[in-house]
Amino acid sequence: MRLTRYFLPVLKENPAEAQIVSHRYMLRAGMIKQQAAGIYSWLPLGYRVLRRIEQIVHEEQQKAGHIPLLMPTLQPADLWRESGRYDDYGEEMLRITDRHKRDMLYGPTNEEMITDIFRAHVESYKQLPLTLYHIQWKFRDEVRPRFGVMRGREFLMKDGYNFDLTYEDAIHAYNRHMVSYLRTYERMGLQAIPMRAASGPIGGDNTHEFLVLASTGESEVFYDSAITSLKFGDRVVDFDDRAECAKIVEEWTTPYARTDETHDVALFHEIPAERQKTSRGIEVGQIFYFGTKYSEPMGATVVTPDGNRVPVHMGSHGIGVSRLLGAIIEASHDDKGIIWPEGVTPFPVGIVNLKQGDGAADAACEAIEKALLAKGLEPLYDDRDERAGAKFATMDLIGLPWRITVGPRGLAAGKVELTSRRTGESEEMSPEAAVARIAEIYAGV
Ligand code: P5A
Repeated sequence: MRLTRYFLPVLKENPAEAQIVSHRYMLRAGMIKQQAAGIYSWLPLGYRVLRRIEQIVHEEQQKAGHIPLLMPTLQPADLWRESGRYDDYGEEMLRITDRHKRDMLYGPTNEEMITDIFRAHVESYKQLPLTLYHIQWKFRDEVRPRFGVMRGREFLMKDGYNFDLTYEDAIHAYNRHMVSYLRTYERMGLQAIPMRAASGPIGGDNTHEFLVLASTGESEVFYDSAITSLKFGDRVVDFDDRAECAKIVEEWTTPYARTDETHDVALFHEIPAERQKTSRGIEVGQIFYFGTKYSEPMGATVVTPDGNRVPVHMGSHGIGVSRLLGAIIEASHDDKGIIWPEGVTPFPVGIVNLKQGDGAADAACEAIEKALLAKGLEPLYDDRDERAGAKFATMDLIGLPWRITVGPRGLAAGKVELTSRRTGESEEMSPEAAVARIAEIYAGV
């Protein structure tokens, strides 16, 4: 992508309304634009990152055997009357009346609708286990939308729903989700710690939140520092292997880690004092097991091997897709701007031409761009007629993890410069070597 042809409305000034760094940088880097309180347009750069995050979520969900579908944003109120949540949900629910005076709502979550799909099409235990998920916009009329995409009113969520015959089967589904989430967040460069939490309006008493530690987080958390040294890494998991999934869950849930809602002071003090940590955290996901809370009132049953009809055991599992952009920036930035982890960066590398209009520099940039494209890596080429300082400032702000700097002086010696956004370290090498290095870095991402 050539910057002169792109749409990157970068702001020079710090927007006054942004109280935390991720919100400030998302506005300054031209990633989002507020349209109403807690409602945002996703400008091209922000949209690219959102799509990357969605793609990682899809890949990891499908590895776990979960099946994508797509449900609508608007839902009939009657479904929620069946579960009893239409009245319970309160003012966070955006209620809408259509021209025929039918009560509708903008979905804050989809337990009722997925249960309705299930009961219409599934009859027998033989069709289980089943986990369906989608990535769809939600609306919650938060009292205090704030911090940009962190606490929006309209926000993008991955929400998955498992249907199982028995409690044990449903717990395996819960474990499968926990395991797949650990890998999902790690691919985004995040450490998200599963913590025992409270279930709120979703229900059930078996639930974990995934928290990214950050001083700007909205939740207060208590944990054993031993948990922060756990890494999921590139383990290959057989998601049908119950024992294997349960063992990984045990590894992550044995060290103490709880939000303030479930914090147990006495238990916490059993940890060696130097490992007792208190911090704030950003909730980037939550998983629930709630048994037959929806299947029973809504009649989502299956015929068992001995011919009885029983309500299915269910759980639901959410990832805050749009919130993740904010969480990643909170966890990865400096005073010049964002530092994207390779897994989610909008462009793998930026090309900075120090002397636009110089025949050799222009030709070298174009050749690098072409070579990268041929390897399936789309660079962002800053081909503006601007000072080097302004070009560097833009690259630093938008946070591409790598930059190739091309100028007439270096080219005379056959060299360009490859710079890491994270460390600031630069290395001179031939243009071909720079392209090869970038390809090597992204081969493992
Ligand atoms: C699980 C999936 C649920 O709604 N039903 C379907 C369950 N869980 S949840 O914890 O309430 O939400 C899941 C994740 O969505 C993100 N989230 C938000 N992101 C931005 N703005 C909001 N206002 C907002 N509310 C929830 C969180 O990451 C949460 O973990």
